[in-house]
Amino acid sequence: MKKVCTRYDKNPILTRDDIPYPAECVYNSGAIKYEDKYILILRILLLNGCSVLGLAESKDGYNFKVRPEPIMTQSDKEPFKTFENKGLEDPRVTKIDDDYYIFYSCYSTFGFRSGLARTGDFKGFERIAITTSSDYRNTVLFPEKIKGLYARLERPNVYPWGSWLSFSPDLIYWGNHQLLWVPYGKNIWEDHKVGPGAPPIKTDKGWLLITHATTATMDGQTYRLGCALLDLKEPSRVLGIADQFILSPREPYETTGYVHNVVFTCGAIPEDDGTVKIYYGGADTCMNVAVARIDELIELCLENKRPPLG
Ligand code: BMA
Repeated sequence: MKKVCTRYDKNPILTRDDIPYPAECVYNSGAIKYEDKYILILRILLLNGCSVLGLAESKDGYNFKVRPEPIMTQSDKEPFKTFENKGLEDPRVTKIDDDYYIFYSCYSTFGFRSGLARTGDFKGFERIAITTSSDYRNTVLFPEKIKGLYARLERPNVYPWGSWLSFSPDLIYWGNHQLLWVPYGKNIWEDHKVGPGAPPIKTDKGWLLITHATTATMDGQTYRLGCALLDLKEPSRVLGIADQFILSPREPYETTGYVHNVVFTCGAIPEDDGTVKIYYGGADTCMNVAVARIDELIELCLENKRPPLG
């Protein structure tokens, strides 16, 4: 067992007090570099209990300034209107060529579906489609096509609570769904749900994933972060899933809040020095960052791995 993540000592990096409009929580944010800036696509819980998407920018990846207005709120156009009537949640952003794609959870009376939006400049945001039926969420897009097709991972909100891979020619129609990994009985920290967290990061050893996993305790679900490595050319080949977690709720901003004992990521940014900044929500209340070395995460995936399908 190894400690690989170092929390930023000034966490949280964003709280409700940083939001320029009335908000209760800011958490589970997508992350990407754009031009010379770090961008967070924020999940912001408003005072009506519904989430909208906001945006924050930073020069150094730690000090963020939030835009005065949300960038995406509940749509008034169908089919989005019906399926976003309880809000937009957990955005994940991926760059492909010159476009930035945001998968987000559309939350409604009818459950969760995966919505997709696009931007070229982080000023205008265009909805493309709702790409799943119910009850899908935790959708991450690979940053390049694989064998000519777009590829994504997701963790539907139903049994077997595992991670699925699928492909698309146009980002709208998805097929060839394959189940890659499921919760595994031996590992108590991941015995209930396992899924993608941040979009895959390309490394020379494979696609590195920062994942989420939960365990059902007598006090509700505890959410932790783990990591996994998939083959670059055949991402359905799981090269390794780390047997241990890399981040677990421990600090007060992770153990206490809107939902206690939660660390949850929707975005991680690799740096030229071999580190990765993992942005994560704490207790569904605030935004934080931790740093890990990419080679250490890969090592964890390849040594001491656990079987993907139990
Ligand atoms: C998951 C998602 C996340 C949330 C987590 C803990 O199912 O809803 O947005 O952070 O639960 O509440």
